[in-house]
Amino acid sequence: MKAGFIAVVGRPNVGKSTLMNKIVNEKVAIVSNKAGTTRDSIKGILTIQDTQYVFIDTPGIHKPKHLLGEHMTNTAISALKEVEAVIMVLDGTQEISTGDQFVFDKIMKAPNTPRIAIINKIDLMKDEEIEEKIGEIKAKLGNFHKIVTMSAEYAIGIPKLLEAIDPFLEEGIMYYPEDMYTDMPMYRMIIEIVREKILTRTRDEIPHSIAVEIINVERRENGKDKYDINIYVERDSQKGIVIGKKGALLKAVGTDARKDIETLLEKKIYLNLWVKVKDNWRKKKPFLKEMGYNLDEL
Ligand SMILES: Nc1nc2c(ncn2[C@@H]2O[C@H](COP(=O)(O)OP(=O)(O)OP(=O)(O)O)[C@@H](O)[C@H]2O)c(=O)[nH]1
Ligand SMILES: [Mg+2]
Repeated sequence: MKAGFIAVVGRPNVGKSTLMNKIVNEKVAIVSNKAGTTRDSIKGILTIQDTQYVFIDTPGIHKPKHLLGEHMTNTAISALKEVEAVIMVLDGTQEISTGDQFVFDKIMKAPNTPRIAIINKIDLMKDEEIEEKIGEIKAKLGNFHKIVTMSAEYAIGIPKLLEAIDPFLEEGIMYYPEDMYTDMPMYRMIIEIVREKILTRTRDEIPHSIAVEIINVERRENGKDKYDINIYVERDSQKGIVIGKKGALLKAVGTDARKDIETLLEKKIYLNLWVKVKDNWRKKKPFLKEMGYNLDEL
């Protein structure tokens, strides 16, 4: 029996959540093409025979512009403490930037924790570009115990990655039951599903301006429970966009979200979505706390 915690960090949008979902083969974390999708750390657990990997997916580390961003970056940095290994995910199609160097510097605050670099999105790269990227990592960032090339999207390279982690796990331990794939509570998963569906259908500032809250669950005798969920935006103008022409966007979000929630709960539900304005909520501590974003992480 051996097990360990593995932090998954990197810049926004490099594919951290996609990677974790593909490894544990479950939809644990939401994914979108918008930077800043993940806002909290999320565990994804994989148990194969006598080995348990506990991955901690984290928000993309970036320069924060408001309290929520600060919470996100702090959350990611604090996940680096007390883990058996750190995985730094890089988007292979992009230049290594000061953003990546910033992430690497944070990792180096715990210099004794084993480090693995992942060059992700190799499905979009030529072989020679992959070779070049390996050299670029060594030159621009620094030393890793291993560099693994992968396509998280197409689940390419997962056995190689697990093999790279194995030597760092601790003997004699198992943290979670073997059939458990996350410790995220159900209500949180429901909130995240709604947020993902909005992220997918909106752009610019909207994805960042959304917060979601379950306000009421009504048990129904026919077994089809009713969920009332608030979607918060930051300005009046955003409310109109999220509702859409004749309510079309909100309706589509509702249909998408309901299907996923029904799959998760393994039963039919009624889903009512309401859009509310909370001026500049991302900068307001009490509201952030109410939404479950813990601001005292560091
Ligand atoms: N082509 C390709 N796209 C990928 C791959 N992995 C992830 N993506 C895409 O990259 C985008 C970002 O993926 P996420 O998994 O949400 O990225 P993240 O690093 O968790 O992003 P944040 O939570 O915002 O920090 C999505 O559109 C994914 O579909 C890959 O291997 N190949
Ligand atoms: Mg993510």
